[in-house]
Amino acid sequence: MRLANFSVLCMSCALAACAGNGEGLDENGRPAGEDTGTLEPTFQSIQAQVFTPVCTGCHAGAAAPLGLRLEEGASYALLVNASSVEVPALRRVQPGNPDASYLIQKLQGTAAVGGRMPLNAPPLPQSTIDVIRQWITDGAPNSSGAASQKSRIELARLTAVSPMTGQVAPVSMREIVIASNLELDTSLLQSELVTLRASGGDGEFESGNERRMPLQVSIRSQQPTVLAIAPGATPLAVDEYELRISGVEPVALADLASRAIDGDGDGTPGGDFVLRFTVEMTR
Ligand code: HEC
Ligand SMILES: [Ca+2]
Repeated sequence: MRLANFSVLCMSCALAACAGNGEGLDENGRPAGEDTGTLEPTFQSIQAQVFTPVCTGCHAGAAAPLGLRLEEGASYALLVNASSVEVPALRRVQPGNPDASYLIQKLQGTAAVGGRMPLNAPPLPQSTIDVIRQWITDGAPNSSGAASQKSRIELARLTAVSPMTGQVAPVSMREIVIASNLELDTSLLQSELVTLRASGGDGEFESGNERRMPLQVSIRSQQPTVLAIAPGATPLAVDEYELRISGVEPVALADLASRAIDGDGDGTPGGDFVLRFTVEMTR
């Protein structure tokens, strides 16, 4: 009895020492020594143990390569059902189909364009890639959402994932990505609900010379809702732009409980969501 206990204790001693001394990535592809638990095929787990520690050194903020931000709060909206920039025919994550998902091709080193990810670093272990594949096979759900529970207490708020507020976007910008914290009633989406205007060159949006741009809104994912808004005319002219999503009747975007979005973030339902950004020629 005593002997058996002793040997078990000793085993865990040895394992702990090993993890603490390791360099680089451990067997789950995360920095060794950061004890954050076992990698599971859920979005939350993959975010915490792969994207945040391994990828955000490059894939974060306005300078993220190919606009792919992998920080918490941005990554899901820019991965699931989003087209790859390098191979536009493929989605970065195609729910249910890991082989067709460009993310997996980039991690396995089989992508047609560019390098294997993480760039200039050891590849992720196959066991880690397999867990990410499993999450995609399972339909790539957003486990951090828990949208139905939240909606009883929280109001719907919107976040500009790409471009971010005040960001400078290139004339080649393909889409504006807006994420909600809840599932929204997307049956309400119609042409007066989402508007995109160019300032007319003066950076002012009430001077009468604004131009309204054609656009196409698609629902990229639900639970919580992510909207991808493609300008109808590309490349965009160099100018200041304003995207507006109405939270005010008669055409207000609302959650599944028919409460208008808290577009202006003042803590009460209602108010327009407004995103301003600059489009410039960039090299
Ligand atoms: C050292 C910087 C760096 C790191 C770290 C890095 N990437 Fe990248 N990533 C890039 C660059 C640069 C490109 C574009 C050039 C290329 O593909 O080689 C890119 C391209 C991509 C693309 C293609 C996007 C598209 O739309 O076509 C994906 C997917 C991607 N990275 C995922 C990841 C993931 C997941 C990680 C973490 C496991 C990661 N990257 C880590 C720099 C990095
Ligand atoms: Ca103007």
